[in-house]
Amino acid sequence: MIAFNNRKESIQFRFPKGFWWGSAVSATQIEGAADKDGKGKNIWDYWYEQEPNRFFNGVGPEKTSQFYDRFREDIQLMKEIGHNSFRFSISWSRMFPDGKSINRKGIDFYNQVIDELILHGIEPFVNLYHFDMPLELQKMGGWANREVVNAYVQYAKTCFAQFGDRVKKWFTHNEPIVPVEGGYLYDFHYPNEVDFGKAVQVAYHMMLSSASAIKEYKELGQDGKIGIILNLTPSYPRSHHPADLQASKIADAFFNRSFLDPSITGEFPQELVQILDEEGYRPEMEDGDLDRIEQNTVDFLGINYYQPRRVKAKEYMPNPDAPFMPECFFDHYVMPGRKMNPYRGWEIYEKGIYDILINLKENYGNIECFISENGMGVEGEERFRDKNGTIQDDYRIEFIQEHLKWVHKAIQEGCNVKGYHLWTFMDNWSWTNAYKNRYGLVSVNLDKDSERSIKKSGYWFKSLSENNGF
Ligand code: BGP
Repeated sequence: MIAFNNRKESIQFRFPKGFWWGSAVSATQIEGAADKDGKGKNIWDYWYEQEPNRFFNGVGPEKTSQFYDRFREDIQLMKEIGHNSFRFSISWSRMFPDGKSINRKGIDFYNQVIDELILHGIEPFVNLYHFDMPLELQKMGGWANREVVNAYVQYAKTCFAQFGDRVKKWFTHNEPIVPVEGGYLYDFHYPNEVDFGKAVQVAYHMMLSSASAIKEYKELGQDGKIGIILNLTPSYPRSHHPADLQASKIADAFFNRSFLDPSITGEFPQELVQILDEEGYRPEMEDGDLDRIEQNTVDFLGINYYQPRRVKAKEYMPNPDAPFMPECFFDHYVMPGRKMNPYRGWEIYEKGIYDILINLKENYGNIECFISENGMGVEGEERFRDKNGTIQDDYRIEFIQEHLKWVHKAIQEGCNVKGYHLWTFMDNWSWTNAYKNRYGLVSVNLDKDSERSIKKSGYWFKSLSENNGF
C-alpha cells in the first residue's frame, strides 16, 4: 500500500468542514447483470444487439464491472479510499422492466446498496436517469412521447417512496442534454436520429419530467434535497469581435442555459426561445406546463465539468439543404496552444471549473452546488501498472489537484460549493467507447475476471479526503 505523507500542517488547500468527497457512477456502466433478476432491456442492451460494431472493440454493456454481484466488495473499497459520499443511478429498466410494472427484485437490490453504503458511513446520492431509457418506453417514442414523462414520474415516485427514508440527496437527471445531442442530433446514442425538431421536443419533455419529479418529491415532504446534474461547458469566444461574442452566446444558450436556466430560475433563456420561435421549432406544450417548470426549481445543482467549448462566428453560410442544427449559428474553434489530455482527445482547461462557479454565484443566486463529475480518461492505462500491480496514475492526481485549486479559489471568493465527486470510482464501460478510456480510482482488470485494485490516485484520494485538502 502507498502511504501519502500529507501532514496536516502542510495542507495548502483546505476545504470547508463536511465537504463531500466521493465519486460518481451510472447503472448501465457498472452493474452488468443486464438480464438478471427480471431486469428489462434498455436502449443500450438493444442497440448493442443491433449494431455491436458501433461499440469500441465490439464490447457491449453486458461486460461491465459486475457491481450488481460485487457491490459489497466495492463499497468496502470506497470506504478504504476515503469516500464520505457516492453517486449512483438507479436503472429504470431494473425497477420497471417493461416501463410500467414494478420488479420487486430491483427494489431489493437498491435497498441493499443503500443500506451497505450507510453502514460504511457513505452518504448515497441517487440519480434517477443516466441515459438508460427502458426499451419498451423507447418503442413508444422515448422522451419524444409525453406519455413517457408520466411513466418517469411514476418511476420517480416509486423510488422516493421506497428509498427516500434513507436517501436525502436526489437528482432527476444526469446531463439531460447528452441524450438530446446523442439520440437526435449527432448520432452517438440510440435512436440515432438527426432531427432538430424532435431534439427540441425531447429536451422539453426531459425538462418537464425533471420539474414534475421535483413537484412529487416536495409534496411527499421528505426532509431531503433534490437537484439535477448538468454538464456545463463554458463557452469561450475566439475573440472579442462582436460576431464571435454573439456566436459564443448562442452556443451557451443551446448547450448550457437550455437546462440550467429553467432548472434554477424556472425560465427558459430568451435568446433560445426567440431562435426556436423564429425558425418554427417551438415544442408542443400543454397548459400549465410552464407554471410547473417555474414553480419546481432545484434545491441544488451538480456540475459535471470536463472541457470548455471554444466558439467562433460562422465563416460560411450554412448549406440551405443541410439539416437545421445549433451549428447553423456558430462554428467550433480549436484554440492554438491549448492543453490536451494526451491520452484522450479532450482539452484540459482547469480554470473553466472556476468560471462556471463564478457564473453561478453572480447570475444564479449562488445556488448550492457541487462538482458531480470531473475526471481524466486514459486509453491504454494498463501500461502504467508497475511490478507490484499498482497503476501509477500521477497524471490523474495532478489533474484533480489542478482543478481543485480553482474550486478552492472559487470557495474563497464566496461560491457555494459543497463537494467534489470524481468520475469515477472504478474503471467502467462507457457508452460507445466501452472500455477504451479508463477513469477510475480503482482499476478493473478485464483479463482477470474484473479484479479490482486501487490505483495510486485512489490512495491519494484517501489522503485528500482525510485531510479535507491537499
Ligand atoms: C460523462 C457521463 C459519464 C461518462 C463520462 C466520461 O458525460 O456522465 O457517463 O461517460 O462522461 O465519458 P467517456 O467515457 O465517453 O470519456
